[in-house]
Amino acid sequence: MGKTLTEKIITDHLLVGDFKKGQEIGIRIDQTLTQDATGTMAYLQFEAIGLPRVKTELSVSYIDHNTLQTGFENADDHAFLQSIAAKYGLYFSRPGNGICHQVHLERFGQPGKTLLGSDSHTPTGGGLGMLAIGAGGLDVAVAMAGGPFYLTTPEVIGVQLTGKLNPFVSSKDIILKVLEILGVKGGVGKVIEYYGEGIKSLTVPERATITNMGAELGATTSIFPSDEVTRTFLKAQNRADVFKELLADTDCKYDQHIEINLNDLEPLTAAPHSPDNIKTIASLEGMKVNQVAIGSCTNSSYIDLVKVAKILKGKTVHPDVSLVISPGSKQVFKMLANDGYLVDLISSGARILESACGPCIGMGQSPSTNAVSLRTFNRNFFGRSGTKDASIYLVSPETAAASALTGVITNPTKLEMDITTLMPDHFLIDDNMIIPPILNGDKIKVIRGPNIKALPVNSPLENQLKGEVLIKVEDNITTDHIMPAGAKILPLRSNIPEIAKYVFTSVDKDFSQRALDKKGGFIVAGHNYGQGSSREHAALAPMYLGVKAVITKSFARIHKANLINFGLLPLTFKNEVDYDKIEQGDVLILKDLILSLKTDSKIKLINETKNQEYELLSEMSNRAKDIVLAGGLLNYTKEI
Ligand code: MIC
Ligand code: SF4
Repeated sequence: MGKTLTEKIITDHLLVGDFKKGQEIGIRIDQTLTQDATGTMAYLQFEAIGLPRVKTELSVSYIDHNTLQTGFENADDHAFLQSIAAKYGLYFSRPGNGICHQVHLERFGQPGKTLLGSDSHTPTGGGLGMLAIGAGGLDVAVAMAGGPFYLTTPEVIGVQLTGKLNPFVSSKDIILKVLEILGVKGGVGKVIEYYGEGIKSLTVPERATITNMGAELGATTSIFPSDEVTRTFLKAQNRADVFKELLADTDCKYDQHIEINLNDLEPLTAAPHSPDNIKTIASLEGMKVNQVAIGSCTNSSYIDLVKVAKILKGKTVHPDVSLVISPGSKQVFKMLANDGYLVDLISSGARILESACGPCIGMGQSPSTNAVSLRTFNRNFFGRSGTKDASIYLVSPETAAASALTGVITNPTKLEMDITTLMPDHFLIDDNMIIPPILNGDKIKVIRGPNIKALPVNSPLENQLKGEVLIKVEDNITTDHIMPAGAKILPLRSNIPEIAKYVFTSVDKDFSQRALDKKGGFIVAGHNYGQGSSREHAALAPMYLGVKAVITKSFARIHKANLINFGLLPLTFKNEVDYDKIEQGDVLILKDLILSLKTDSKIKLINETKNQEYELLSEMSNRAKDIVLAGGLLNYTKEI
């Protein structure tokens, strides 16, 4: 039987185990990327490992998230990261050079290579035929040190695209359709592989929009083949030399199969507050809009923004709408200027922001009270925009631009104009904002501002854990609920004691103090706990507050790995009904943990308050269990 693309790349990089569904494997990582909001932790951890230089083929440190400098903290972190890059042999992408995923696609991504990034949208690289996976900073640190990246051999979902998109329907609408079909946990433990006639009409940045938002399916990653379209893109980036054809075998068998006819698609949106709450734009037409934000690693490529400029040209943004646009990279920004499109954007009244994540992570541009905000981004989680009562709708650039002009949700397919935009034959190449690695960084002194605090470490797991249920939360809790971002909290990413004060603030503002007062305890949650970002702060900060175990119906992949990496026990209910029996404040006891974990037996949970007993499962590999027993990956690594 033939092989899927996923199987081909994984077997090519296999260091530990066999490609057998459900089994843990370790793969070699060729490239890594970090961004500034997760990078400081990743490099503190890399320093703790103690190597003189990264061992990957290529590692890049990007500055793109924490770019509002309302105090010294973010600028200090940037200086730390720059000095780390010089010391340990990394490329450094300076602030202003763009969003990590967009820049990586343009300048570094290579078909057939593995990429591990401390950001959940690393699968953007799948648009180029890379196996690109998001992970916590510690996993990225280990990969930079040359260690394998461990994952569960995924199932592979084949998504066959047929037909061709109609004008004003875009790749964003394709991924929104996939989200409608699979939902936010439909991709957990799976890789989504795209193929079929329909992919031939999608350029690499359009493919990257789709693989980027595969993160919202909970997927391990998403990938397109590397074909003539890929070759054309790489050639236009002056990088034809790294092209390599990579296709799935025609007789390969997918574990699940989905077919989407592109001719049938219409403009879609993800309505508040979940990326899988899909509605047609047609059904919402006429709804008043207060803000439109165009950008993010999902939709800020040159083609995206040229289409926006063509729609806005010669017109003015509606008086009741604030339109903000952030070009994805300096390359995109410069080409928009060079080709005259920037003038059209500026003339329309769009507020142009720097090439960075910006409003996507709540770094400014929070909408007004009760606002409706249309965003070309990938996440509309509750509170993420910085305005709790705002309603965020995720849309394509075409829908966003059309609606910015009318002030109401507008179906772009009704526009009578031609915005066909072809991929440029040559992108403007200028890597002057990327500092390449130096040969020997021994003499470089790492710059450490006062906001950069030492990494807290956990202690080995105790045989018995007793404590209160500090909080009980429902299904699909995101890392934005657990460890909020935004302009106020993000500058504390390298200061765990400070950032820990904000754990769960959007859900329960007393959580942090309660956890400290009770000297720790347990978190109880529903399905898909920890979906969304890769931020390990969502594990590290609860750990700092004394949380020892998280008991759920199920976990999101990256968050579960982060809990394990920091020695927090991730447990699931054997019988989901037991979730209903537990309340916040109940005193729980977990007994004989060491033996139970070592012998793989079920774990007994005693609810002292209710005088009940439940059965829990520890669904982890033996290696993961040993890591938790040791109190986290750094302790475990020292032990072996
Ligand atoms: C996000 O989109 O949520 C982020 C901010 O990029 C995160 C990383 C972080 O929290 O720093 C992600 O996607 O992993
Ligand atoms: Fe940045 Fe938003 Fe992309 Fe995260 S999703 S990397 S915050 S642009």
